[in-house]
Amino acid sequence: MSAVFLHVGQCGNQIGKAFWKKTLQDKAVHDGHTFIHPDGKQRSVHVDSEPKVVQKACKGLKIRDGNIVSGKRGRGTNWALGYHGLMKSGEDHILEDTANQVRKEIERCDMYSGCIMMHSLNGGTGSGLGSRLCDAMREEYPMNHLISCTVAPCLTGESPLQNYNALLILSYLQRNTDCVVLTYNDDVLGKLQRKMESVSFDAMNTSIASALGGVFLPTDTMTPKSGPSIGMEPWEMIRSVCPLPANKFVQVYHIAKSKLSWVGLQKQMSQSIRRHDSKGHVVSLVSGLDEYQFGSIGNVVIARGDSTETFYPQMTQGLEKKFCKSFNTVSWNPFPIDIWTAKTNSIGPKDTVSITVASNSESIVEYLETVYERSRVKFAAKAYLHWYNKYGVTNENFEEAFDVVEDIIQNYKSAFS
Ligand SMILES: Nc1nc2c(ncn2[C@@H]2O[C@H](COP(=O)(O)OP(=O)(O)OP(=O)(O)O)[C@@H](O)[C@H]2O)c(=O)[nH]1
Ligand SMILES: [Mg+2]
Repeated sequence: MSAVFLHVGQCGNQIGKAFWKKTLQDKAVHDGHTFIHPDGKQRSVHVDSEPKVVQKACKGLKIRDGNIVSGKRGRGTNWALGYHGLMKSGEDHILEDTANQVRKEIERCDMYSGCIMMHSLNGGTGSGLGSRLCDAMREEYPMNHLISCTVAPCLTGESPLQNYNALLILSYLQRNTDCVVLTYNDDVLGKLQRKMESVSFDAMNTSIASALGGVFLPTDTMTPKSGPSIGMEPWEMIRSVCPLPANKFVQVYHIAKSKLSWVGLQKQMSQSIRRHDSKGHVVSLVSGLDEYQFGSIGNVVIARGDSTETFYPQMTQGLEKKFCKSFNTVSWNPFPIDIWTAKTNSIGPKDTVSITVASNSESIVEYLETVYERSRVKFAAKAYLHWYNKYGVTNENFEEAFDVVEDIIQNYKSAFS
């Protein structure tokens, strides 16, 4: 059940580097050959429109020759330029070259299950080319899974085009993927700023990679008793947390500590969950709890470092109820929490145990509304539209994206009403 990873743009490749560093150290990954070939090479393709960034991010990784694709120049944080390309002679063909390398990588799989794409919502390459690659993957491999692991920019001050870029790619992700694992740079930054004075992208990427590894790397629960890992984790995650195809946005929480009980870890995690909107407004009341907070549709709780196999018994003896309360699970899903365990914690740091939770939560609505409303205001004023029109995006394309994002918001609201 092999996966192929696709890293797009600077952010997708830099997070990819941190993710693969952890993955390459995981013995079960090597034994199972689902993310890594028997010859030790990664099942991954790396693309960026600028050669320098991707070359640097791929240093030290085990990437097959030809699987690093680069263009001649960046896409200027413009979705249109990333999606439609340079549209003139001297075009760098990164779309065709990437699709070709992905096809070859898929052909090397005994049994191809799906693709995991990492990229940003804001970069011209990550969002624009990322959208185009989603189209291509859905068209070429309609029966296989497609997961996007994407990063939302800080809400203030990154780029004047960031809400347009996010609006456009979110509409493509909704149409073409099975699941979108969305990480907010603001949240990662906030969490790390509580621990260190200055926060680098490297530190942020290690934190994001730990969370993604916590979900995707092999667990004992998903490994057959009689053999190595068959790499079911990403696809089982979709089944568990996205029971409704229209609601596919997932947030991952991860915590690792050395001297803390499972109950202690759960308590710390519950303090870090996005429960209310940023203004502290009452959001919804699900399942009769006495506290107003965001609700969740489906969750997977993964415990690593469970060497004495105590996690599952503790879950059945009351810990699961605490998770249900923290994540405010909807009453209509009879199995809102799945539990996976692994005896070792390969994600690290050394001698720690960890809990990771992938949660499909109503909290996405606030971000989507922000992107929608800020884009609407700019669109009404025709601000920056010429940058998109110039590279092949019409006003009708924007209206379509507004419609899709509005539908996502409505679908989430109705899942909780
Ligand atoms: N967490 C994290 N975010 C990043 C990183 N690099 C860039 N970003 C975010 O990604 C967005 C910019 O996207 P990039 O990935 O740099 O852009 P790109 O896909 O290379 O596209 P162009 O450079 O416009 O062609 C910004 O919102 C940054 O905050 C990174 O290493 N880690
Ligand atoms: Mg770039």
